[in-house]
Order: sequence, then structure tokens, then C-alpha cells
Amino acid sequence: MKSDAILDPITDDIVEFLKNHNQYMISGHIHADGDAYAAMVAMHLLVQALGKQSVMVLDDQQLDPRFDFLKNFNSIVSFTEDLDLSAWLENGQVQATIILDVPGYKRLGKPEKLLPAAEHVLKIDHHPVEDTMGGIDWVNIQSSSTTAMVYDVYKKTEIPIDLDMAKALYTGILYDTGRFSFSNTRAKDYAIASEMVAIGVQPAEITNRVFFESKFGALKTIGKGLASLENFLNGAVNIIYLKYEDLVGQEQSEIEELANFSVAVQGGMVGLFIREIEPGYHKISLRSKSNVDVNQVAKAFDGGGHTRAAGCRIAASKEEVIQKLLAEISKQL
Ligand SMILES: [Mn+2]
Repeated sequence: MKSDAILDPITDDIVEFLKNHNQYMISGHIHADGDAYAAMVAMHLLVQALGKQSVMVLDDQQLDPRFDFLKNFNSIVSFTEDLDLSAWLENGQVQATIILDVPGYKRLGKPEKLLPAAEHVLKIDHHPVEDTMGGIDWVNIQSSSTTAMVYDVYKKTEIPIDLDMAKALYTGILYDTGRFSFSNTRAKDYAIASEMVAIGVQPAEITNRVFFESKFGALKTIGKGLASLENFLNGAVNIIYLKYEDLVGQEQSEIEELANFSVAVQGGMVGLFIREIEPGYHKISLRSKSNVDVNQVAKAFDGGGHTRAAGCRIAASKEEVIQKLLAEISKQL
């Protein structure tokens, strides 16, 4: 278990920020995941409970439907150049922005164009910092999830947590801790989960929605991925590879569990799930259960993430991609 010492506790200026603005845009990272969605929804509900206007905007043109049980999920807006926010914000005016689970501008994507002056931007995140983005950047890399930090905002503002809020807070933590199993899981995460269950969250219902409602075809694709498993560097690195033809029509989010399988091999230290998302263009999910910092590996290819889970994209052939990644991992072995 990790120490619960909070390096960067929540400060009063976050409450001030929420008091001082009335019209918020809330955003998260490109290819939003369960933590980004849940943190956004939880913050959106909090801001509304404070009597403010709020709209959620993402760069993503498609949302992951697994999370549509979250309140207001379907009102998340996909960025377009001529986006008119007047249906949500008076005069369509973004007075302030809360950026969640985003380490830097590259990961925020096009919603950057809607940002107000930096003093009206609040960033809350648990990734290693890539860019300072706001008047307030609250970053705690010890936090399991951004959603767990949003929980602290609830407590600080003393907004009572209703069932919809509780579902969002539970979901983000559940997702980013890998169902309370990753090394980032803290006593605090169980405590928050316990509080949310007491409010009425049904753990089985949310776990099933997020992790065990796979489409038949997606599970067949996962089977293909498992069959491709190969080991390298004397078993230190295990790789799952899916080629473009295997992925046509396949929703990426439905097969991401393969990343966790890649590091589940006995004796393995690093797992890679490599998928050819366009011919000659690969998306790589990296996982570590050793001292290898896969965030560093991903960064060498313009990607990023956390010490034990990261991602990047490389344009090259299968053989070249594997060779490049193994060379980078070898530097740390
Ligand atoms: Mn996260």
C-alpha cells in the first residue's frame, strides 16, 4: 500500500476560483478514458450544484458509449471549428475552463482554441506535468486518478454528493486503479469508494458496464491478440500485436484489456500491446510491473502517461516499431 501523504493537497484558491466564475467549459484529454469522462461529469455536476453554467467539450469526435450511464454524458460536445456554446453558456461565452486529467496542450487538443486567459484556467491532474496551463495548476502525481482529486473539491466546497455524482466519482477511481488493483491504489481510494457505495452506488452494476459488457466480436479480437503473444529480451518484454486487417470495424476501447494481458505473463517486466490502427501506423499501449518507467519509453516517441502505464504512436513497419521500442526499453533494463 502506498503512503497517503498528500504532496500537493487541495488549496483554498480552487474554491475561490469556483466562486469567482459563472460560465465554465470543462475538458479532458484526447481519446478520453474512464477517469477523464468521470472527472468531467463529476466536475460538471459540482459546478451546476454551485448554480453555475457548464459545458463539457472534448477533442474526440466519438465518445466511448460504455460510459453513457454517467449523468449528462450524452451532452458532452465534440469540438468543431464553428462551435456555438450558446445553448449552454450565456452568449456562448467561456469565462473559465477546468481542464481535467490533461498533462499538457498536446493532450488537450483543439479545445485549446476555446481557452480564456490563463488566470481563468484551472487544471487538475495526476500525470507528470507537461505544460503549466492555468492560473491554478493543481497536480498530484500520487493521486490514483483525477477523479479522486475532484472528490477533494467536493469536500472542500461542501457540496453534498448525490447518487449521480457518486456514480461518477466511483467510476473514475474504479477505472484508473484497474478495479482497485494497480499500484496507484491508496487507502483513500477505498475510503472514497466505501462512501460512494453507502450513497447507493452498485459496484457490480458499474464494473459490469465498464469492464464486462464486451461485444462478441471484440472478445474474438481479444482472442486473436492473445494468440499473437510473443516474448523478447529473454521474456522481460511480452508483446501482443494486432494488424490493421484484424482491427477494421473494431472499437479500440473495447480491446484495451489486451494491454493488461501483455504484462500479465509470468516473468515479464514490461508488456506492449501494439495495434496497427492505419496501415503502417501503430498505436502502442505500454505496461510495466517492474522498475522500467514506461512513461520515459513513451516520451521517446512523443507519447506519455504514467510510470507503469503509458501510450505512444509510431509510424513504421511492425518490425521497426518493435525494434525501436525494445531499444528504448533496453536502456532501462
Ligand atoms: Mn487519469
